[in-house]
Amino acid sequence: ATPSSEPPIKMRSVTLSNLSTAETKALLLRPVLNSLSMIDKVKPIVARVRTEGDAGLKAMTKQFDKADLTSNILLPPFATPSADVLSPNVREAIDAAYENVRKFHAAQVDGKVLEVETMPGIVCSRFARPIARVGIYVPGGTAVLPSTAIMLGVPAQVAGCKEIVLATPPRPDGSISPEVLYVAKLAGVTCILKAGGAQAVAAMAYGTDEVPKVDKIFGPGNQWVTAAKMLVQNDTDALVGIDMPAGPSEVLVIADKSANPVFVASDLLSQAEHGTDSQVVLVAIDLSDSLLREIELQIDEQARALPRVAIAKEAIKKSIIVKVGTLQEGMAFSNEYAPEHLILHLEDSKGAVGQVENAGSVFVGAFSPESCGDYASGTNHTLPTNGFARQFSGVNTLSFQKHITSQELTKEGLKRLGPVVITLAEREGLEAHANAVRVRLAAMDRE
Ligand code: HSO
Ligand code: ZN
Repeated sequence: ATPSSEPPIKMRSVTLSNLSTAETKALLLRPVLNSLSMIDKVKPIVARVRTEGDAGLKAMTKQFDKADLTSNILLPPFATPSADVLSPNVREAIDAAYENVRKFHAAQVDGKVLEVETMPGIVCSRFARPIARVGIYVPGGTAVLPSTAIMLGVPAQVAGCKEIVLATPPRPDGSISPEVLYVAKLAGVTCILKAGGAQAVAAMAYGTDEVPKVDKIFGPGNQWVTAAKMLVQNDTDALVGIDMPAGPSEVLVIADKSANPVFVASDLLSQAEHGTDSQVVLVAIDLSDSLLREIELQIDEQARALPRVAIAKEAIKKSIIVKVGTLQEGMAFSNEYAPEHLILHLEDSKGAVGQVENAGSVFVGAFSPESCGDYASGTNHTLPTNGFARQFSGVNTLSFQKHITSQELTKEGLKRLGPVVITLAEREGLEAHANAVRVRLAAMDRE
């Protein structure tokens, strides 16, 4: 099916057991994100928002987004987009996705008080509270990303955040996408900030006369957005948190001989079409040459039929098929790679879940394509990339809550624990700490 004149759209293949340690290590690397030089580039943008406030924001929106706005903010009540701009079909699909994501994220709300009596008379507890003000960044540009608005807006809503600022770059006519507007309405967004890039992040981090300052900023974005998030997170003036470091999107598919080559190729391509820097890995467990050839053929054929073939092609060219002998070897490689998305396409996919140590989100079995998690199954699609799945969780409801601990001691409790605290405080040379206990023990003695 491949026209003979054009080279096939093909992934590179390696056999894992033939590689040296250094070669294996190189396979695990993602393209380097030169974050430090990007941070230098966003500094003047962030500084301009701080010094010029809304006027600076407006000027940069005109410069970068070509939108001449009277105000960068839009406040509720938001109008429901009419059927000619938001078709009933799309609206129903958004409703269905919203509902699944809401169900899964509402179940994650930590509403319980954890209580432990560590010693008689000493009760320690932990309870959660919503982060009061959050900023969610929904990328714009040519792509419409209502799915990201759902993935960030819903957990903020179910966690009970009081202020939800949704930032998204406006179109040149000053409007935002009707899909994003509709999600903002569903998720109870309290302010839409029509701005993009580093300037939007800065406005939310520091606040302006019009834009509310937030406590934590969430969301994917280009390297400008990512660098701005990293910059403001490190500025104690801003006092703002971020969700996680973001890099190009990735998928790792582990397939054995039971795999359907059409499905495997379609999953790899669904990630490859995101961007030329997308990372796509196929871990092939003892696959026959004919099945591997069939997968390669499918990748080539399906890629050519895509509107975004140019993007997918670039990503596929940089991607790899890692051939391994056993499931164990494949799982070990995947755990080292720590993929954002892990697809298990195996005879016993469910059985392999127990061996997953590092991954953002797992797709179990032939009928669980990544697309479902990207849009509508209920799980979140804001996930750790670049190997950060080793230490980060994807965005979830707890990302929008924080935990507070507390302790309460009875007199008996303090009598029991007091000597321990006095000894340790004296050892640290902190007499005032010891005294805070001593004065109370003395008071009890006098009773
Ligand atoms: N795969 C992307 C999410 C996404 N896919 C949005 C489609 N729309 C990163 O997890
Ligand atoms: Zn996707």
